Amino acid sequence: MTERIVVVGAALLDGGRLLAARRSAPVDLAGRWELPGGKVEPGETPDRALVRELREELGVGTEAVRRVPGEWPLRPPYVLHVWTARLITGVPRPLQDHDALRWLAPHEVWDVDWLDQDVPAVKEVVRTAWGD
Ligand code: 9L3
Ligand code: MG
Repeated sequence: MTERIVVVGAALLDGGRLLAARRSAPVDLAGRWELPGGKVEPGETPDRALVRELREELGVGTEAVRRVPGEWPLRPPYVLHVWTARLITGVPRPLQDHDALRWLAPHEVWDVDWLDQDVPAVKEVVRTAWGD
């Protein structure tokens, strides 16, 4: 059996809002919203992967804060982990795999069409991390 590979998603929180990113690729995911992030590379820690992905995808400097409890299945061998993150420098812009961004207030969190796999992760963010 193949090892599982962790994909890290960021619950980037700023001013009480959560950043959601709309995927532009691949086609089967395009138009759906996600917690931005990507695959942890060999030898990389998840929190460093998160900071790297947010710099590449959104052009911002961030700091990983803490892991949101849970692990959610993606297409094997991938599994999704989520970390909260803080914005340090810059304004997020969709540079790579996204074509829109939204800062969601708590009452707007279910206004976007999240990827199926991200729904339980976002629920956990709402339950455990928002408002910290
Ligand atoms: N994925 C799902 N939810 C997320 C993220 C960041 C990623 N919040 C899925 C989409 C892809 C795979 O994980 O199938 C790898 O992600 P990426 O490297 O294409 O961002
Ligand atoms: Mg990505």
